[in-house]
Amino acid sequence: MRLRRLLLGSAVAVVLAGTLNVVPVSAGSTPQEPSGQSLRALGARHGLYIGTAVDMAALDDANDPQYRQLVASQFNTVTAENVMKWESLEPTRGNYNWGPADKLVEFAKKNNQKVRGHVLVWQNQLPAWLTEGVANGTITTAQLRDLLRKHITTVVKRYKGKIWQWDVVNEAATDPWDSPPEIHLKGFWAQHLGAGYIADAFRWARAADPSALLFYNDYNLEAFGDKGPGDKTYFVYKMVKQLRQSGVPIDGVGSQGHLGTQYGNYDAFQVKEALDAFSDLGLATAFTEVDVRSQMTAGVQAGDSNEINPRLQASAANFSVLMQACLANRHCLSYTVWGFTDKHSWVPGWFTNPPEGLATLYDENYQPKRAYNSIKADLIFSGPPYVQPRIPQNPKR
Ligand code: 9MR
Repeated sequence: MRLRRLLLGSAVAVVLAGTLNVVPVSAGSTPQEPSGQSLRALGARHGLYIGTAVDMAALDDANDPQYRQLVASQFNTVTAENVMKWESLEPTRGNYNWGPADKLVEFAKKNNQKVRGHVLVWQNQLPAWLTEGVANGTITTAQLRDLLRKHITTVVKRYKGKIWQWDVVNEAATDPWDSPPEIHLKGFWAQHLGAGYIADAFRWARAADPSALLFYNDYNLEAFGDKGPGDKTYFVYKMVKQLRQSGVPIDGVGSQGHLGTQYGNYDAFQVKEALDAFSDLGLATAFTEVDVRSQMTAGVQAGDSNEINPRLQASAANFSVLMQACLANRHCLSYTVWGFTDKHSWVPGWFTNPPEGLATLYDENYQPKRAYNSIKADLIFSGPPYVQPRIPQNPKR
């Protein structure tokens, strides 16, 4: 009797396997080895896109073929690290330099990748003709607003239908260490156009490409604090809630995810709570610029494993916390790292006193680090009931 039931069971399994075109896994045997698969293939199991920022100089460098090969093989969404910023696209007034950005969009198409557009409105990397014109009064406030509308319209129309998610407004909010410490809007655009530029930017972007998902993007949004006046995540939460209530066409919040191993940081439950709060407003979420830097002490630089190992482990743990939280929020559409190799990372050039580095998934020789295997394991060893497929986001009208 027992034998008969077993035989029947395997007959059913064979029939099922035939219909579904899968090999049945019987108890005791192991499924296909997953650790050899790419991040993009493993993300696809969850409908989650895995991305990287792309340095176009590295992508073009014939002497650095591994860079190009890994962008193509490990990732299925790409972000321009710099070439879609205003200073790159319109270095002199009225003269556009589309070449490098076009190249990335073509590369993505060829490699079956989606593109995150970065960035339409930001106070950094603006062309000098614009900031100087405003400073010396040759560009009036009315003209500035018009120039912003024209910039957004021109760029979004050029890539219409080719951009999955646009970072429409980037880093508009202060940090608690700024003065005054109550979080408020900061920078060139708020200063010259007032808070209304944010809603305007989303409306202009939507008009130019109704099919792109429109994101607000910022750092230090990983978790709520005390929800008081110095809590940046809570400030952004209230801001995007207000935008949604006013009918502004915003579709998502990008949490950049720039972390450092010297800080306390968060656990996956805290990060999931923040993502859930945003998605409860009807917004998609994404990690858009993940990296986890460490201080490069004299010991680290001298190769002292006592100092290097804890940093690599803490880095891996932080990459993993963000990945687990993203997997657990069904509206978290993509997990993008801000460069994937220490050979090409903004961190060492930016943080020099004290020096910082070791921020990415691969070392300078393209060897995967512990962090790479940690997020890979997260993608492999997760599934129902706590991790379910992504829920696609449609652009809001
Ligand atoms: O990685 C970018 C670096 O190459 C640039 O020099 C820098 C200039 O501001 O911008 C870096 O990218 C930033 C991104 O556009 C927005 N979030 C913070 C990123 C790291 O600074």
